[in-house]
Amino acid sequence: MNIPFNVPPSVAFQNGHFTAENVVKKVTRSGDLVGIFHDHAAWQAIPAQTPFYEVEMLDSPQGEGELYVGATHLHPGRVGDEFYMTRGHFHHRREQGEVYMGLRGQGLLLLQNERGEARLENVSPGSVHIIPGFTAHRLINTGTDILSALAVWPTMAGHDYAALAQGFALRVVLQEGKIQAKEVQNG
Ligand code: PAN
Ligand code: ZN
Repeated sequence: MNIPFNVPPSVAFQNGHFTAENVVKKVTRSGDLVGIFHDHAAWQAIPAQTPFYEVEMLDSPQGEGELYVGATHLHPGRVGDEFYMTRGHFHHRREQGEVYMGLRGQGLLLLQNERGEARLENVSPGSVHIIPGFTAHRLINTGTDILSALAVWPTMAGHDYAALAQGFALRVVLQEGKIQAKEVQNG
């Protein structure tokens, strides 16, 4: 009997794009990111249709124990002095964790627990990030290239954006020519 060697999907290390039959893509634009950046006037000056990030996802079966695989491609840039970033979220099922891996570009992963304590990890090609359960997460592009990161998470995890309506406790800005993390007052 000839047992076939099946060809799985693949991700290109250079740019994080998938080669697969069923790739779903979602673009998040400036206009979708209401209230995310601290300089409201600078955000309003950017056309609402400007793409900030794209997420590519493999088509996954749904259910307990199943996993999504996705890649986020976050454009470089700043809104005022603040670097482009993803909206950021807790998982709806708080106990569900996630793994990120840097593929392209340079940036930061902002992590924040339910007590509001925040920390940052450097993201670069090959970096591996274990996002524990009960931890909100956001990517920040501090470089000049697109920041691409692979992510694997349970399909049942879901996204809870509303829990972060008050924002994260840290903002990452370019001030005096330096990348700096600032604590948010009344965050
Ligand atoms: C990622 C994120 C992706 C976009 O796939 O969903 O980076 O960020 P926002 O969902 O915060 O807009 C992930 O963490 N999934 O769980
Ligand atoms: Zn997530």
